[in-house]
Order: sequence, then C-alpha cells, then structure tokens
Amino acid sequence: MSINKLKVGITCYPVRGGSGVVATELGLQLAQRGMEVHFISYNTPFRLQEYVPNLFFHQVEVMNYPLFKYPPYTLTLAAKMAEVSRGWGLDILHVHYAIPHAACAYLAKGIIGEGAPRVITTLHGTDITLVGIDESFKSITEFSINSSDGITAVSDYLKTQTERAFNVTDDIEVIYNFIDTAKFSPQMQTCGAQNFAPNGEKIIMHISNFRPVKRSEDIIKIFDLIADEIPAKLVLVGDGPDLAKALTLADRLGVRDKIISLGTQNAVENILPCADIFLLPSQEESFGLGALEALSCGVPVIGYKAGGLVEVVEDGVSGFLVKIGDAVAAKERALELLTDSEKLRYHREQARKRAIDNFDSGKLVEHYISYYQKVLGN
Ligand code: GMT
Repeated sequence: MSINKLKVGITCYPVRGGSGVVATELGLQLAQRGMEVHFISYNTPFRLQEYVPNLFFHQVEVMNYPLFKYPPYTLTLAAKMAEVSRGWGLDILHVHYAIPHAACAYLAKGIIGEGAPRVITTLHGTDITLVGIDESFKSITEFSINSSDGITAVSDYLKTQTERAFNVTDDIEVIYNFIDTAKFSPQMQTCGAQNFAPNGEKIIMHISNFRPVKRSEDIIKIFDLIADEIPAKLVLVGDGPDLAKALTLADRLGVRDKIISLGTQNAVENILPCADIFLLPSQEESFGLGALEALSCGVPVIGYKAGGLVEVVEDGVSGFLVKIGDAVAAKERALELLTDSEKLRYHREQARKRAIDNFDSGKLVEHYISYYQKVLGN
C-alpha cells in the first residue's frame, strides 16, 4: 500500500505535556504528508486548535452512572478505538503513553478481530519509570507492551529501563522526540525580553508541569545562588502540584520579587527565545522535551545528569549537566555562561545546531513512517 494512503489512529493524553505534544505534532506531520489521521481521546489535544486537512478528531464520552465510583474511561476508549478503526478502516493504532492506552488498544483489537489495525505503543517515561513499575500496574503494563505489534521508546535510556523492569519479548525501537526547528527558533517573534528584565538582567527560564520529579525547589535554590552574584530574573512557565511550594521557598529566600510565574502558556515558542539559559534540574527525564524546545530556540540548558537528558543536551557544548541535587555546581556552570558573552554565544549556536542536526522533525517523522511500514510488513 502507498504510504500516503495510510490511515492512522492516534491516542494520547490531550493535556499539556510532552507525550501529548509529540503525538499531536506527529499527527500533524503525517496529515501534511497526505495520510489520514484520526485522534481518539477525551478532548481535542491542546496543540490541535485549527482545522487541518486529513485530520479528524473522535471524542470519547464517558457515561456516568451512580454505581460507578470511577467511570470506566478505559473501556469507553477501547470501544471508541474499535468503532473508529472499523468505521474508517484504520491500518495503525498508534498509542502514546502505555497506561492505559496500550491495554485499550489490545481490547479494541480483540473486539474487531480479523482486519484489526496494527497497534504501536510509544513509551514516554513515567508510564514505565514511575507508574508502570508500580505493583498495581506492572503485570498489565508488561502484558500490553508485549501485546503491541510495535513498541517505540523516546530514548535509549527509556528502552534500557523498560527492558530492565519488564520481560519484554520484542525489540524496542528508539525514536527520539522531535521539534519543528522553524517554529522553535531564535528568530521567532517574542513577547520581549524587556518585559521580564527591564534593567537588562539575565533571564533564566524553566517550563514544566511542576510535578515532584521536576525537583521544583531546586530551580529556586539554583536561581537564588545565581541571583546572589549577578542581576537575574527567573521566568517560570507552567503549573502543577509543586509550584506553590517552589514559590514559598522563593519567599523564604527573599527572591520572590525576581521571579515571574506566567502559569500555563500555549505558545512557549514566543517566550523561550527571550531566555539566556534554560534550567531543568529534574530527578528523572526519559527525554526532556522542554530542553529540546529550548535548544531549538538557541537557549543552552543547565540541568542534572538524569536519565535520557544526557542524550538530548551535549554536556559542555549545548549547556551543562551536573550531578543530581548539586545546586552549587549548577549555579557555577550557569554563571560560567552568563558572565562570559563569548562562551554564551558559542553555547547558543551549539544548542541550535544540536536541535537541527539531531532532532529536526523531518528526519524523525520519516523514522516513524518507516517503522509503520516495517510493522505493516511492507
Ligand atoms: O511522564 C510524565 O510525567 C509526563 C510525560 C509527558 O507527557 O510529558 O513526560 C515524559 O514524556 C515526555 C515526552 O516524551 C519526555 O520528554 C519526558 O522526559 C517524560 N517525563 C519523564 O520521564 C519524567
């Protein structure tokens, strides 16, 4: 079958977060190449706001009933996957984030029987490293990964972690996350650095969902150490359970007035290019899509040597990675860049180059397409 005639169903979490972003961008790119793409989820993915030819959205509406303490979304999603697969003749069901999507796809295949689409599961991170390995999910995660016709992981690190934690029977294909380097660019029209730093202070930026894995208080500790030595502002983008705790620490350290917390933002590509450095001191990252967005905007990353982040940021070239928890080393590396304009310029150029050479959407979307072909047996 010609690859442009392919019909692909995509299921992801539609909310902000790397796995939803990657799934949506992939769907958009496939649709642009002429494939028919069907998103199946409880909401329109947040980056899918405009009409795009070849792209469809199928909403999963969960029925509630007084008996249900927990409405069974998983079952309704599986039934919807089966309905859309049958109705539109899907060739592939590509699910992002194993839990519960891979299990739903398995059920959908069982409902359809003959002629069911091939299921590809993309592992993103905590679906393995945090949630998937929890005893309550472990057996179903392993079962649904092994029931998929194809499995991909977003980094070598995640592939290794998956193989260590589970008895995986098939090979896992590593396909790195990707970025539209034209959209995320140093040349992008920005909201204006002077809004954040009216006196020319250095701008440090962090974007995340402020979950515990992000070590949100470390962001403040590192910034406090930097602001002790040079005029600096910290711009926080996003929201999540640990944001308030981080801001409370900032109050205690006396740096709250140097922090601009923007909350959730849609167009981070208009904000990121204002930054001098991007801070990502996570406990664990299977990849670190926020870091890639920064690199693509020519912003070097200072972070911890955590998981797959070392595959994204080239330590000492497109930023620096230090030992997990070492706020002093992170501060020193940040100052090394912020106080030496020549060095900062070099790291900026290398950051942009790293994104273009290794993670541009063109090459990686082609990798997904050839993997689709492999799974389909073409
Ligand atoms: O796992 C999460 O908490 C969220 C998830 C997401 O949807 O953003 O993040 C994971 O997937 C991203 C996209 O592949 C990766 O860039 C993140 O590194 C990964 N998060 C973790 O591993 C903590």
